[in-house]
Formats: sequence, structure tokens, C-alpha cells
Amino acid sequence: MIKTALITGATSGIGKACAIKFAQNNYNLILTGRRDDRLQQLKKELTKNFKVEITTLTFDVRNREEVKSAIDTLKGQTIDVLINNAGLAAGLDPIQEGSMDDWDQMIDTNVKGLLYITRNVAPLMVEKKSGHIINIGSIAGREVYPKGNVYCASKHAVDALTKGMRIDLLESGIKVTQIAPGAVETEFSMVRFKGNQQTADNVYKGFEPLHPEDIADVAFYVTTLPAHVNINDLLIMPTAQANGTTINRK
Ligand code: NDP
Ligand code: 8X3
Repeated sequence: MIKTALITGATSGIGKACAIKFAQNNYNLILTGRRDDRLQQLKKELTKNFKVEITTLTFDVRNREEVKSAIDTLKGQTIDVLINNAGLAAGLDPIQEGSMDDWDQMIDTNVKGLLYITRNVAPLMVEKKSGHIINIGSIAGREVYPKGNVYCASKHAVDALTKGMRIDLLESGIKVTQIAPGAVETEFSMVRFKGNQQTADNVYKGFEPLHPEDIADVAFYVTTLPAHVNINDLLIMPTAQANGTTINRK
């Protein structure tokens, strides 16, 4: 039977790499993001290269009405895998200087957006007594680094929510996995530094960061295990990164 994965934040980086990986492995896909042009382009590429059905849903995960109406269009469909990936860091400032707009954006996207999606998709899985939710956490959800304050807090929340979801969905047989990466070279730093290319490039200078495909490979792998096996949690780092702050730059 052909399976379906819903991937949030599929317009870029880890989400886009997951879309390609799951399409390569014959999954039908529901791809979401705010940038519709990118979703349409990705749909075109994937349907050209693979025999899969792609549904795109363009909405902002921070808007709970938009989330509900988008997921309501899927009623009746089975969602086998949900990848809660959409997220961002905005700014890198000490707490006493942080932008409250940045704080709202991170908390509304990384925490509340993930909750809104899950609240609408999990009941569809519960109904079928089957499904797998993969939350993209971060090393920032295990440690706190200087000026990481609110981003780190939002990813600590993802860590807690992953554990909570696993307990609440246990009796419905739904798997819940957290994948927590270290530095992955995506548009993440361009977004964090608001388009400052040089500052963004410096994040990945002098070492080989993870590639989004590395995370996609692992996200797919966790879905291939037998029904009785679940990977609860994976921390995946570049070999050159020991923890949140220690990177072996050459
Ligand atoms: P990208 O910036 O490349 O991708 C982020 C994705 O999230 C985009 O597709 C974007 O789509 C989507 N997104 C952001 N805000 C919203 C929103 N309000 N509504 C809907 N979609 C949204 O970054 P990454 O691929 O690196 O990030 C993916 C996840 O991985 C994030 O949760 C991030 O925190 C996490 N992560 C990243 C790491 C890294 O080093 N890169 C390390 C650890 C975790 P659009 O703009 O079209 O809406
Ligand atoms: C992204 C990785 O270390 O920049 O979650 O916070 S880090």
C-alpha cells in the first residue's frame, strides 16, 4: 500500500530534502509552507521524477484557522507520517536586548505552530490507530548557548512536547520520534540573520556542517523499522561539532 507523508516547511532545507527522500521511496506527499511558488516548483520536479501524488497546502503554521482549514481539506486521507519541521531562529541577541517580535515569531512558529499542526493531524492518526510523528528538534533543545535564549527555549519545548505526545498517543499505537540536529547548512542562518549573507556564511565556515539530506536520510530510516520498534530520540551532529558551542574549525 502506498503511504502518505505530510511535511511542514517543505519549501527549503530539511523539509525539502525530506520531501525528495520520501518521494524517492514512493510516498505520496502533502507539502506545506508559506511560499507557494516554491511548493509548486517542488511538486513539478517530484511528479516529473517519481510516480507519486503531491498535494500542496500553502499556509502559515502560526495561524490556527489557516492550519485547521488546510488540514480539513485532507479529511478521509490517511496520513502515515507527519514531519513537524517548519521552524526558525530569528536573531541572536542577549536576553536584555532581544526583539520581542523575534521572540513571538519563534514561539508562535516552533511551539504553537507545531502544536496546531499536531492537534489537527493526530486525531486522523488516532482514528486509524496508526501513524508516525517526527518532530524536528535541535541541539538547541538539549543545551543553551549564548544569545540562543528564546530559540533554545522553543526547541526545549519541542523536546518536552515530543515526550508528552508519545505518552498521550501510546494507546493509539502512534510512534513519536524526535530528530535533533546540530548545524545543518540550509536557509536557517540567512533567516536568523535576516538576509545577512556574510554572517550566515560564517556560521558554517571552516568545517563541514550536516547537509539537509543527512537529516532526511535519518527521518526516512526511522519510518522503516518494524511495527514494534520506535526510535524515540536522535541527536545528530556534524563530526566537527561536539556540542552546541564547540566546533573544530580549520
Ligand atoms: P530553512 O529556513 O531552510 O527551512 C525552514 C522551513 O520552515 C521553510 O520551508 C519555511 O517555509 C518553513 N516555515 C518557517 N516559518 C513558517 C511559518 N510561519 N509557516 C509555515 N512554514 C514556515 O531551515 P531548516 O531546514 O534548517 O529548518 C527546518 C527545521 O530544522 C526548523 O525547525 C529548525 O529549527 C530545525 N533545525 C535546523 C538546524 C540547522 O542548523 N539548520 C539544526 C537543528 C534544527 P516558508 O518560509 O515557505 O513558510
Ligand atoms: C539549529 C542549530 O545550534 O544554530 O537548531 O541552534 S543551532
